[in-house]
Amino acid sequence: MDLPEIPGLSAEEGAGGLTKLVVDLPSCRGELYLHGAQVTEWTPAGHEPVLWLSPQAVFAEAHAIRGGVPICFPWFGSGPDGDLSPAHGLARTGPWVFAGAQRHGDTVRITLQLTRDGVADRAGANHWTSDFRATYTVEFGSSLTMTLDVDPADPPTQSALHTYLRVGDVRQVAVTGLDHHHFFDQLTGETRTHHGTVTFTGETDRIYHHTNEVRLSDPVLGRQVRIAKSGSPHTVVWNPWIDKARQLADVPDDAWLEFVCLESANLSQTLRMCTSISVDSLK
Ligand code: TA6
Repeated sequence: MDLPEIPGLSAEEGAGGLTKLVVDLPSCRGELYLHGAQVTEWTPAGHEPVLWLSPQAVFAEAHAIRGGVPICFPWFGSGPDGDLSPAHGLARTGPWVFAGAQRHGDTVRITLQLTRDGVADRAGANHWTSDFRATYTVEFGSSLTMTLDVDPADPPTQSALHTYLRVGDVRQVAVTGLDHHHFFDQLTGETRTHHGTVTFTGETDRIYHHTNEVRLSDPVLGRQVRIAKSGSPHTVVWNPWIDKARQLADVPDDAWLEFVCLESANLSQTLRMCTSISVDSLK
């Protein structure tokens, strides 16, 4: 692919023969696959990798890569009425097109685009007949900022940046920022109010009505991960725990211990959603 000459940015053949863009800067190292426009690595200088990527991830056109930051679009899950497939829409298995890159100091910004024509042959595309254009901008640096812009669409679109955060031991982490927020429990179908921090003692799958920052404290890795966002009225919290992990072919049986998904989502309709991840050492 034609890539502008930018120090610290290269295009390589990645897993499964898929093209990946590699960012190697003093501030961080990162990887972004054109397939699904999926960030698969972000490692800021002085820290261990922040994103979890399954060692059993399948890198192939028809598959979503398990881990990193999958893009759920133009629907989330099975859609607002529960009748759409594949799960989480067409974007994360779509052929995104490189639309530009720039370097600003110790940050590289990459832009990719996807239109409905690009996924017209994909299973499930017949579920979504209206045109769409999605523009995704990823800024790799001492923080990781991902912005998804979508053209107005009818019917309204849903979207989520389904971030897999790497943790030392999910049983020891705590998520703050969701106190007093209502959430829909996807496991029970109930809507409840959360009080206090979020800790993990079993399968957890919740959609919080929440627009602010969340923080993940990880005593094992000795760090706090901050996730700020805009244009996102929902935060999804997910860990499969033991049984669900066993059911996922691209997740090792014991990997439930290693990640938490904290997802910036919009399950209503916003046209621009942004999330920014940064890390502070607790040591
Ligand atoms: O974001 C949480 C969730 O919707 C869970 O219900 C679980 O299905 C997870 O996404 C993973 O979905 P996937 O289709 O990637 O296996």
